Amino acid sequence: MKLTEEQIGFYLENGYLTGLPPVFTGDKLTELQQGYKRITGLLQEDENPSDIMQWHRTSRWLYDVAVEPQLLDYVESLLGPNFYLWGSEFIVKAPHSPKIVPWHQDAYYWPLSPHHTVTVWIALWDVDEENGAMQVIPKSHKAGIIKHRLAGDDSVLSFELEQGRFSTEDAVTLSIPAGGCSLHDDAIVHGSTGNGSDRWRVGYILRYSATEVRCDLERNPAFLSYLVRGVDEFRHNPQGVVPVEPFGRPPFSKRIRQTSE
Ligand SMILES: O=C(O)CCC(=O)C(=O)O
Repeated sequence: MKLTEEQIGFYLENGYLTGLPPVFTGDKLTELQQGYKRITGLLQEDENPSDIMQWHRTSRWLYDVAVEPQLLDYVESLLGPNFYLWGSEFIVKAPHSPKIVPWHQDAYYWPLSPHHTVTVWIALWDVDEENGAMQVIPKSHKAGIIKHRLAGDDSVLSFELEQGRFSTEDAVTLSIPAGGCSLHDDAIVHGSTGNGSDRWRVGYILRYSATEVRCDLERNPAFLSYLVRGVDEFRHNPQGVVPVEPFGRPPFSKRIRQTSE
């Protein structure tokens, strides 16, 4: 099911879309939740699932989640027929975790041009204001990329936007039921607070770019694209190989992100 003209219009105007019917329900949702427990059970005690990137490269199961046809239909509605998957990560907050995701723009971190990337944020369990759901500043994607500064120790990310560059009063909280997802533009200002609840907060986050988007490999030599719809007439980026092992985990890597500087 593609997005409607109205949903596409909302996304283009506001930089995000929520309120979609859950994609993973029934047995598929149970599989998603159990699979998460199984794959994160492979980690050592000092490894944090949020610090590991690109699970789709080594786990066939997580690759298959990323190519779920309904998700790709949503992305196709926004990027057009030809696009690739390049990023996946979990952002996890344990019950009562003070960890925040500071206000930021994804495109500030990524050496990708032009800006034509959509993120799909999948909730493995219900997320809402209480357990630190993502918040967005509607329409902020239209203001261009703003300089970031170093973030504090309680932050999941390295850089944050300076306050005063946008109004947090405009923030919208993206509450998503388990198995549902939201979509956001790579330039929208977004972030999230700590988890004030007794519940876990787990998002599986996927990044897709239109095939015309090129990664600056000098700044991110490990970049790999996985064509998931259409054809890649541009061949700007190295291509990854779809993994075979269902629950292979990526090598441990502390969260290090590229900046635009
Ligand atoms: O999970 C969050 O709170 C933030 C996620 C995020 O920054 C992103 O998906 O780009």
